[in-house]
Amino acid sequence: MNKDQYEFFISLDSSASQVLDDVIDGLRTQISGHVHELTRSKEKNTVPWFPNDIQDLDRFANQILSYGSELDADHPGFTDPVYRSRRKEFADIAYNYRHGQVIPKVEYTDVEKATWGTVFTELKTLYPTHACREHNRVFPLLEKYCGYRQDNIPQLEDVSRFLQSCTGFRLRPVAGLLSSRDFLAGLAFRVFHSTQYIRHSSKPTYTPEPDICHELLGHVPLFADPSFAQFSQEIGLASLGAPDEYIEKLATVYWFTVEFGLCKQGSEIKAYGAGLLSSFGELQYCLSEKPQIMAFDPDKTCVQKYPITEYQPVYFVAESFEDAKDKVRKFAGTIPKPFSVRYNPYTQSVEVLDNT
Ligand code: HBI
Ligand code: FE
Repeated sequence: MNKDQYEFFISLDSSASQVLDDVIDGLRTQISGHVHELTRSKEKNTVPWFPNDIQDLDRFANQILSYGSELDADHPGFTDPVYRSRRKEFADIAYNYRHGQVIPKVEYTDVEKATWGTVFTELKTLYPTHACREHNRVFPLLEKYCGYRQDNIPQLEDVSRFLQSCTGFRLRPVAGLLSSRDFLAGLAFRVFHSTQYIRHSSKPTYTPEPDICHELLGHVPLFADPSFAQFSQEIGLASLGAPDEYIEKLATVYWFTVEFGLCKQGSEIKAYGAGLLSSFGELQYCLSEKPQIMAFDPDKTCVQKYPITEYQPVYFVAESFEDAKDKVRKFAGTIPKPFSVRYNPYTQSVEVLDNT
């Protein structure tokens, strides 16, 4: 922890939660730095709070786990002051963003565009043979309508509008890492929290965290596919109000599907996970003889251990997005909750049906 950062631990009776809000708001108005609420621990045996309405996602802006400009010592941009101040600009855009606003457009620098160009050009050579058909179907549309080009970094606002017209999914800029609970809750409303900054130029093929290359090349094409969009929303709906241990299980299911999933296509296996579609090295490795391949089954997939800094030793193959969605929906039924939820797309809110 940096010497000009402070962490406060506050313990008080849960009925005084409003008082805590006042204390935090007071700090925000009285000091010139950023005030982040890291966690607020819940009472035992109560259902954790969850957003009921798409606007409620605005609350997450204030509860990111680390601000996007606080880099670790081993981050490639750690000693680069220009990069760090740039990261602060992006974090501030996201921190101030509210639902319904236009996502601010960003003028990317020549250095940033060159990094994008390297990643874009390399990956594009692999997609025809390695990416699933859904990704290959959408990619030309992104080139046609959203400015996906080797010499241009697409704008989140343009991409978000495109996704809304395909599946109702939208992007929302995020200032840093969200908790699994908050991140998954966004999916319930067909909202994907997206970074807007790019990795450091010294290592174009490496990033220790999500960046705009990962979001736009890995995630976005799949969110334009109706079946995949529904599958993703199903994970999000399952997470709402789930106990902590189930959030961890759903985050693991997310990891082995949305991030590192493989799927059957005819007699072949292709990649649909964003972590694969945005990594030139792992996209080749995942379809080689080296890793272990297992059938996607949420009961088993949800407890599989995984490394986060190396290629995955194990991948799970889905029969199809429809089949994966049905399986996740069945799995969701086993999560202990005193209610069920249904998404109402007309009001963009969840209807909570009491089961007690
Ligand atoms: N937060 N901003 C952000 N971006 C992510 O991709 C992300 C996250 N929090 C958690 C997370 N991803 C996943 O690893 C799962 O825990 C859901
Ligand atoms: Fe991701």
